[in-house]
Parts: sequence; structure tokens; C-alpha cells
Amino acid sequence: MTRLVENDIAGLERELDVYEEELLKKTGLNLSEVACAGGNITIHDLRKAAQSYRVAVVPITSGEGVIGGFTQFVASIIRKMGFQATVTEETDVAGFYEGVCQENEIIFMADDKKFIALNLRTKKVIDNGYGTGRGFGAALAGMADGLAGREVLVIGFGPVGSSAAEYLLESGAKVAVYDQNELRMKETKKDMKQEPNLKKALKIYDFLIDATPEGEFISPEDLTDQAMIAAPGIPLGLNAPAFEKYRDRVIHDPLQIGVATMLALAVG
Ligand code: 2YG
Repeated sequence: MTRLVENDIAGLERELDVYEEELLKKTGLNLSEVACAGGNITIHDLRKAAQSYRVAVVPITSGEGVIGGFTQFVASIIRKMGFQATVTEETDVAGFYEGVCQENEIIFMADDKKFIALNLRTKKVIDNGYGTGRGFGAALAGMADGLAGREVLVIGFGPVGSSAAEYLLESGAKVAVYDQNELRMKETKKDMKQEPNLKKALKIYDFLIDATPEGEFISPEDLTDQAMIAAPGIPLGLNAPAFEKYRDRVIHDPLQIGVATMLALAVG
């Protein structure tokens, strides 16, 4: 799991509207709609939840400590979905206490190992990796105008890749998986195809999920002309010329889709 740095999220809060316009252009869906698709809830249910839940985001100082702008950006993504969200004054346990006492029933918090959304009313706890995988699966489906019956290659079968693959199977897609780690490949489900050779596979599949922490390992000549890529992996797996060529069919962000889908799953 890649740990974000301040620079990965600097300035993104004020660009959230532009980000959402681009998402809408590429997928036909806004952030809440992608989140609802990935979270298996209706927009109506999300709107209702926004009237009944308030959200607190708690800064956590353990491990490598607070990432500048992280909790503020998380809160702004949640507000973009129509919810009231605040970053607590206090950090850690004191912050959690403050958030609960202010009657927030959804708590977002992240240390260096786990980033979670906790629903205090239903006791549901959602992991970022799970939400991110499902959200990017839903975004790819939006870009492709549905993936039922289509072949999708998932690169990287960690928490994000495996949940993306789960979402794609639920959507009726034919899922193939590549992971450089043989043990991970063994974890693929029986109805998933294993692709042992990445370069060969990239030449076959038009629909890709890049769920690896590797950067710049994909060049333009590796991809099909029709390729569409949803890339939750940080840093981006496409190198600069590949991103330039395919940018209108690439979805990549450090937090937006993952946080939005965590919220939809947490209130679902
Ligand atoms: O409260 C804070 O500011 C810090 N304790 C947050 C630490 C977050 C560490 N985790 C990550 O940076 C990522 N795993 C977050 C998810 C990225 C998903 N693309």
C-alpha cells in the first residue's frame, strides 16, 4: 500500500469541481454515482443517508504521523457528496472522542496500516482498499458503458485489485488477473483467468485495472488502440507518453473515488 505524501494531494481540494467534470466526461457518472455503483446503493439512499448521518474525520499522529491536507481533503470529498463532514480539532483517541461526542455517526481515520470508515450506528467498518477497488471497477464500467460479457485484465491482486475483480465479476465481466507475485496469483478465484505474461496480456485486453504500486511500467506500444484504463494504483503505471496518448480514457486519483465509495459502502 502506497503511503501518500503532502504533494500527492496538494491543491486537489479546490480542483474537486474540475475533477468531477472530467470524471463525468469520461464515465458519464459524477462522483456520487460512481460511489453508489461501487457501493451497491441507490443515489436516493445516498441522499437519504446524507440527511441522517454526520461525518467526522480524525487526524492520526501514529507511525509517520499526519499527512498535510489529508483529513481536510477527505472531508471535502465527503462534503462533495452532500454530507456534513468535519475534521476534529483533536487527534487520535481524543479526536475520536470529540467526533463521537459531536454526534457524528460515521468516522473516517487512517494510520500507516489501515484507512477506515466506521459506521457507529450499524457497526459496519469499511477498508479503503476494498472501497477503492470497487469504485474504480465501477468507474471503468461507466467508461465502457457496461462491462457485462467483456474481458477485463486486473494488474495487481492485492486488496485493491482483488476487490476490483470481485466487483467486475458481480458486473458480469470476464476477469483475468496478472500479479508478479506467484503467491498472490494463487489467491485468484476459480472463475478468474490467470495471465502469466503481462506484456502479452496488455496486447489482448482493451479494459484494464492498474492496481499496482509500480510506476511507469506501461508504454504506449504495450496497449491496444481501444484501451481504457482505471488506475487506482499510486504512482500511475502508465509512463508519460502512454498517459499523454490515452489520457481521455484513463481514470486515476489518489483519494476521490476510494473515499466516496467507502462512504457509500458505510451507509449502505
Ligand atoms: O491522519 C493522517 O493525516 C495520517 N495518519 C494519514 C495516513 C494515511 C496513510 N495511508 C495512505 O497514505 C494511503 N494508503 C491512503 C489511501 C490511498 C489510496 N489511493
